[in-house]
Amino acid sequence: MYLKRPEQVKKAPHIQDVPPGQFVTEKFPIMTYGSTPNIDLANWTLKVFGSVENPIEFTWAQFLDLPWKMVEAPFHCVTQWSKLENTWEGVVFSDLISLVKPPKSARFVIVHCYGDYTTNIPIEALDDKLAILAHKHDGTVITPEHGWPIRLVVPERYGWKSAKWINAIEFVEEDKPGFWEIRGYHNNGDFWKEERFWPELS
Ligand SMILES: Nc1nc2c(c(=O)[nH]1)N[C@H]1C(S)=C(S)[C@@H](COP(=O)(O)O)O[C@H]1N2
Ligand SMILES: [Mo]
Repeated sequence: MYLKRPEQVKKAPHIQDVPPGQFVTEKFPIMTYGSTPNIDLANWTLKVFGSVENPIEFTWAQFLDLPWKMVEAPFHCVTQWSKLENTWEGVVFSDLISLVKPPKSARFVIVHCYGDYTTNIPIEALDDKLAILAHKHDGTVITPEHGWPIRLVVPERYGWKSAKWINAIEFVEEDKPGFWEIRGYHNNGDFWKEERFWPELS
C-alpha cells in the first residue's frame, strides 16, 4: 500500500535520559493483556467523538490522507524496561486535535481499542506534537502484536497509555480511569515522577 513520506520529524527532548527505576533494553517486548485482535482494513474505522466541535469517523483511506509525520521518542514500560530509540510514523495527535476542535473544557481523552482495552490521558500529554497515532515503527509497518494498523504512542507517559489497535478517541470533560487505571496503575503515569501504581499501593 502506498504511504506518504513524513513531512516533518520531531524529536523528544532528553532521549538518552533513563527515568528512575528503569533499565535500558534494545529489544521491543510485547506487552498485551489478552490476545491480538484480528483487524480487517476494509472495515477498519477510527471514530473521534465526545466533547468536540467536529466529530469525525475515518476510514483507512481517509486516515492515510491526513498529514503524515515522524516522531523520535523513548518508550518506558511500567514493568521497568525502556527502549530509548524509536521512530514512529503516522498522524500526530496535535493535528487531530486541530481538526476536531475540542472546547477548553474537554481536558481528558479516553482511548478505545479493538478488544475493549481503554486508557485515559490528560489532553496536555497528547497535545505536545510528540504523541502520535503510529502506523510505522523504526521504518517498518507495525506488526499485529505491536498494534497494527494504528497504535497510539504517548511519549510523556508510561507505556500502558500507548494503546494498541485503537478504534475510537473520546474527548471528555470529566476524567474516567481506563483498563489498568482501575486495576492499580496510577491514573497519570508520569515516569519522571515514578507514578507507577495507585498512591495507596506504593
Ligand atoms: N489495546 C492494548 N493496548 C496496550 C496494551 C494492551 O494490553 N492492549 N498494553 C499496554 C502496555 S502495558 C504496554 S507497556 C504497551 C506495550 O506495547 P508493545 O506490546 O508494543 O511493546 O502497550 C500498551 N497498549
Ligand atoms: Mo506495560
